[in-house]
Amino acid sequence: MGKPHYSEKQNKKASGTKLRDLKKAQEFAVYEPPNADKLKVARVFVNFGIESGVELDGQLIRVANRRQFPTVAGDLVYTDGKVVEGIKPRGKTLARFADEGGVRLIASNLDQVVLVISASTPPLHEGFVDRYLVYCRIMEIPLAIFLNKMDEPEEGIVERMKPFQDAGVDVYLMSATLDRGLKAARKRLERGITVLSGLSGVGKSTLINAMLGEDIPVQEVSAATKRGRHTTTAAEAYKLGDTLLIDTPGIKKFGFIGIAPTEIIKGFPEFAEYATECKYEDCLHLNERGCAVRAAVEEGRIDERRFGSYQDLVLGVMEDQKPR
Ligand SMILES: Nc1nc2c(ncn2[C@@H]2O[C@H](COP(=O)(O)OP(=O)(O)O)[C@@H](O)[C@H]2O)c(=O)[nH]1
Ligand SMILES: [Mg+2]
Ligand SMILES: [Zn+2]
Repeated sequence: MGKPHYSEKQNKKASGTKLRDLKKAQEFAVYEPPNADKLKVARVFVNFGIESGVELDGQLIRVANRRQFPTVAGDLVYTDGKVVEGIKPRGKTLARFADEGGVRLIASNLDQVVLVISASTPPLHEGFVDRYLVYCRIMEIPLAIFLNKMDEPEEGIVERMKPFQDAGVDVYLMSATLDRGLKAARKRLERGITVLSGLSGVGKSTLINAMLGEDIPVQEVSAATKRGRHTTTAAEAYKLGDTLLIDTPGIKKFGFIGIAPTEIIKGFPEFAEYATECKYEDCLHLNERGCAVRAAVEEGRIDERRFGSYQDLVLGVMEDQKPR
């Protein structure tokens, strides 16, 4: 006890720094204060900015944040009931790759990620889902897809889920507004601390409303932009049975930094059986001779779109790693 995971100085340096390493972001600002044995451990439900909403001894209270300990929903923090004095080592996290550069944590101590997508608006872009798969496989977090708005499905939307199912992702069909498929969805959420992620307007808050009966503000999809508007500014946890459900503000882009080109294939597990047959052991399945993955695509055994997406992601992270 009492041993800091990070020194105060390191924390000070880290806050405001652009974190390029995904895995380091998980350890960001983790700190055990020397008097930890005299403090209590509380669960963060939401970071309001100057304060965190935490559960302490079964009560929801607000405690003051310290700049060097930026908390996120799901964090376990040391507190005297007034101030956040440190953050416990985090389990699995969801991070966002900010447009302005760097990694921002969204939620921590996760047992799974649920990506909510819409069967109608906003429209589905498969590449966005591929990115979640890559992230979750690299971070070793189970991923499920909730396909919402099945009361007004776009033609062929269910068929478009097949490649994700082939890649080992469970897909649940539902309609939050018609209360369809919610029982199975809720059952899935009982597996542990879950973050609901996805674009604005797909129905994350509506789903949580329907499942919890909580009153979370839900806005209409902005007609002008055909995109949802932000209703939440930080991730926020809700109690669901014995576990937690974390709502997030919608994200527009799920960028990648600090990921090696060779790691991208983790998000494409259906390529694995062919990849072992490539001529070169370090084949990246781009244009190499004797590439068995490309051969499998040509023979129709690997989904062409998934392969294209894989190549885009590899080329993208390679571009990112070029010295400037
Ligand atoms: N048709 C239909 N609309 C839905 C469904 N779920 C949510 N919506 C609507 O989609 C819009 C965005 O929902 P919201 O929960 O705010 O999305 P969030 O940004 O992901 O939290 C709202 O107008 C909801 O009423 C659904 O299952 N079917
Ligand atoms: Mg919302
Ligand atoms: Zn290959």
